[in-house]
Amino acid sequence: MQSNKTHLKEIQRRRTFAIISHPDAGKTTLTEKLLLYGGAIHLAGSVTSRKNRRQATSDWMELEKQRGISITSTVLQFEYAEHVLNLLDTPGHQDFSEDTYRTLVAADSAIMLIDSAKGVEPQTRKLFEVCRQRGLPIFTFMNKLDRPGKDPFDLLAEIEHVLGIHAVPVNWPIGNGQEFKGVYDRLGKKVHLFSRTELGAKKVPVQAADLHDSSLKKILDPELLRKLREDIELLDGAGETVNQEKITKAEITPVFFGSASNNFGVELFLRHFLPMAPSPLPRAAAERIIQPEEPEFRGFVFKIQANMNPHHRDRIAFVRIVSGKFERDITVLNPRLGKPVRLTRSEKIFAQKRDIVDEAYPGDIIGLTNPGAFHLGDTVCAGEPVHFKDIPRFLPEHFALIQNATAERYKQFQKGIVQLAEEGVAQLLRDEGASQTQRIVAVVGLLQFDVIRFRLQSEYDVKTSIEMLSCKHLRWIQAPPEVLATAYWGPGTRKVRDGEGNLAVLIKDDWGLQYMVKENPEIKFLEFAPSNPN
Ligand SMILES: Nc1nc2c(ncn2[C@@H]2O[C@H](COP(=O)(O)OP(=O)(O)OP(=O)(O)O)[C@@H](O)[C@H]2O)c(=O)[nH]1
Ligand SMILES: [Mg+2]
Repeated sequence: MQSNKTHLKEIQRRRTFAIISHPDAGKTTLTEKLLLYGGAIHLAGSVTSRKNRRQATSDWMELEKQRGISITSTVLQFEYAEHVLNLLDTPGHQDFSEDTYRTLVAADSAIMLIDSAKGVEPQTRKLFEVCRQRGLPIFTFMNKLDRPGKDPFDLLAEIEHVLGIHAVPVNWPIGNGQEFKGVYDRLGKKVHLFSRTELGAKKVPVQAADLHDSSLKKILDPELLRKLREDIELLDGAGETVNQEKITKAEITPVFFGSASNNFGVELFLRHFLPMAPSPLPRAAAERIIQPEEPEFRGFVFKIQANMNPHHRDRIAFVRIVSGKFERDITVLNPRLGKPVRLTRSEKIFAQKRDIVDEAYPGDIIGLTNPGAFHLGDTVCAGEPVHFKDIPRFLPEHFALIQNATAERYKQFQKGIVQLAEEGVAQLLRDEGASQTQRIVAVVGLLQFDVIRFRLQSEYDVKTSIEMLSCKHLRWIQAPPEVLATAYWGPGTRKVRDGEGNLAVLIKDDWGLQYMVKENPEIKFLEFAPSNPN
């Protein structure tokens, strides 16, 4: 066993964080630029890539590339300035937010992006609330300063009013839109002036100067300079200081201004973020709190993804390490199965690329490819068994019949739909009386239907047709057989079975649900499957 000192050092140099916001604020673009400055890539790609431009690393899925939006969260590990960063780029669209919420469980802090022209948008507000409930420190990056946007003081006030957290600027913008010249770093007390490079694919040259340096007069418009000095005086005078304890307790959010697509303010952000963000934090298991410094390896599965790489058509279980040290070939327990599993195929993840991982530490996210051995929410542990029970689950709200369109692809259809359901983006149900070629698919967000059908076609070569069902609620049913035999099911309901054979019912509307509950006092109507009572 390695010395405690080395273990501690490895923990302390890690940062595991998620990037969150309303769609289109620039999360994937910022991710790409953080990779560029972290040296993980040498030429940054773009979300809306045209013919001869690189695609953004973290939008690797075919549908993401086609639509220029993120659909699933992406894990990227890279090093910068002696730190190991585990970055989680999440999708902003609410129809994919299940995945975002689960991913947040793996993070120790969050970077909240705000489009400076739009301010705090609805989905950002929801995600902020989730972070706040989890007590995650939140860092704000005001993006798209290269476009005309709101006044920076107004943006700070909006954060305070809408989100209810005190916003403290770490850097301050110099102009905006065409006039955006750079930022003043309030901690380093330097003006950083940027030059625009073509398409932001490479690092940008930065010129630094003191606020009262006389050379600034030659570079900056006198009005802009006067305003900057006045603003800084105002902020300093108001005692706006960045207090580390308050950041850690999520009582304040440090605010950074910049433009991800132009690489303005990205490196400055990274440099300040690393010492301010927490290293891997303890996690609560059902039994007790697990500290990262504990020697036994433990972690939990927060995400499953199939077919990430066309050369490896397999499923990866993403594990966030909570304690101990991971070593290749380690044997762990999966307490859900009560069986030991040898982790022979474990990988370091960089978007869709992967490398064998020999060792990993708390905060790291590793991919396990043991087929079928892990479900979403599973714990993997050495030492005494514990159960991490944090992975949130959601009630599906939309239901559709998805049918295989070509009989000879039936097997692939079955396989595909089961594997996609394992990712947790949908639940599969079977109408007790219906044919084998039909599956009822239940999802939280409507857009998931498009994603599932597209992926069945592109990853399994299966064409499907879809028919929406007018149902609103799904409930699992528990009752003695004699009660079930005489139960009154009411109009517009459909009896179904889930993948494990549990009986459930699809109910048309709120009224129908109330009616069934009232008419059947001896039946338990459960929101989650009885065999999976996380
Ligand atoms: N003008 C300007 N555009 C930007 C900037 N950063 C990102 N964009 C553009 O904003 C659009 C959305 O960027 P993404 O990075 O895909 O946004 P996202 O937050 O990852 O979106 P979802 O993952 O779909 O929620 C793209 O067209 C980007 O090129 C910026 O600093 N300035
Ligand atoms: Mg994105």
